[in-house]
Amino acid sequence: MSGRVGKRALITGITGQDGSYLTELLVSKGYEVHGVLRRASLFNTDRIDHLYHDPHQVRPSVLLHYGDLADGASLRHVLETVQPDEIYNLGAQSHVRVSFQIPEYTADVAGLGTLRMLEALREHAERSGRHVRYYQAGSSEMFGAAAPPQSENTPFHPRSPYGVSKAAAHWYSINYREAYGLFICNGILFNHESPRRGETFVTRKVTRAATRIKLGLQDKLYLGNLDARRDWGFAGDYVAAMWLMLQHEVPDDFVIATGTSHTVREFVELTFDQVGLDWSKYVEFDPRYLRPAEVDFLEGDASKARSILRWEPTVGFNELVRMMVESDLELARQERTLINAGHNAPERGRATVRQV
Ligand code: NAP
Ligand code: G4F
Repeated sequence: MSGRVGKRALITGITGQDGSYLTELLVSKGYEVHGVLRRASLFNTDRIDHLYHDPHQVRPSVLLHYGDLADGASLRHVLETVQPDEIYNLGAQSHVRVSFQIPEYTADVAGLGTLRMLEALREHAERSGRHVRYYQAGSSEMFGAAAPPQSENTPFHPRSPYGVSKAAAHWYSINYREAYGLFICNGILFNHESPRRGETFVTRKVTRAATRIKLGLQDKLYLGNLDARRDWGFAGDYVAAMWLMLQHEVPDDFVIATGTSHTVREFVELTFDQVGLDWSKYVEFDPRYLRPAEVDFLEGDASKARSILRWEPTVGFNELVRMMVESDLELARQERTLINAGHNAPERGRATVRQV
């Protein structure tokens, strides 16, 4: 490891939405950031390419290590190599609908994967005597059918294999904190979005579609349940909360949410309004996007984080939608320019048309 004086962080899920914002935040604070990268046949580092420098050319602040939450040996090896001050366990199969299709894999990565990471941490802490702080990426999906507003005191009633796996990860984390005295925090984060959100989550699916329809690249948008309510915040605000939890004197668990909620239909209406279209002419129902069990209403009470961590969201619902629409309009314009110049639509455009 380099002789850098700042802290060193290890992030699983560094290539995901939150991993990219958290990496930006930590680099801006002088951290050396190490990420666990899972092997893929195509490059999967788009979201962090702007932060990554060729290690042959400059002294890098972001370094990547192959590993997988399904492979405990790789996690132990990365931990021993990096010797981090802080670990952020963000890696997961994070799509709720998909977790009904691949439940065992979801449990293996989101549930057991957390246990593997915690075991690696326990062994490392015992062997080295080092004090490492650990953040676990928990989810409001754990509340599931519990009535809003949901807080740290609300009992879990998960409604998907993903939610159950995250609840297991949450309790594994508490168990390791109590049993071994490790500094472990559970964040219970409500939905958070951004221009970097995966294109199969509903918000990004909607902003991509509305902007592509506006530019004549797509005709229709197929959606499932428009009545579900979510408490949507901005991912950049939420990674700041992760960091604040690990700077607190004692390890604890915190709900992170805006405290306001909207239906999927309201998100759709506002998005289409922003591009000057009437959503009802373009949006159609497709039952394939329904879930075997739905989470109807999530709205968080983050008063504990507000008072203890002094955390506040800075981006409201309208601003979030505007930010995502602006970014996706630019993508659609680029796609349109390529098509006008006689090129095929780029691969990611075609993936959106498939509407996964
Ligand atoms: P995301 O964009 O789907 O990113 C997930 C990350 O996990 C990606 O880097 C992915 O790698 C990695 N990953 C998947 N399987 C893995 C495996 N087997 N081993 C190692 N890494 C693996 O998710 P996100 O929105 O950034 O969310 C970050 C975390 O917070 C997740 O645990 C999610 O469940 C949780 N969470 C998210 C929200 C939200 O609203 N965004 C709310 C509450 C909790 P690839 O890039 O290679 O796929
Ligand atoms: O955007 P979603 O897929 O997010 P969901 O299921 O709330 O999960 C996200 O937030 C969780 C936090 O609560 C995270 F833990 C999890 O990792 C993920 O980031 O769906 C939101 C709502 C659902 O009620 C869904 O039924 O939108 C509804 N919906 C309606 N039509 C759709 C669609 N969702 C998707 N993905 N695609 C649709 O066509």
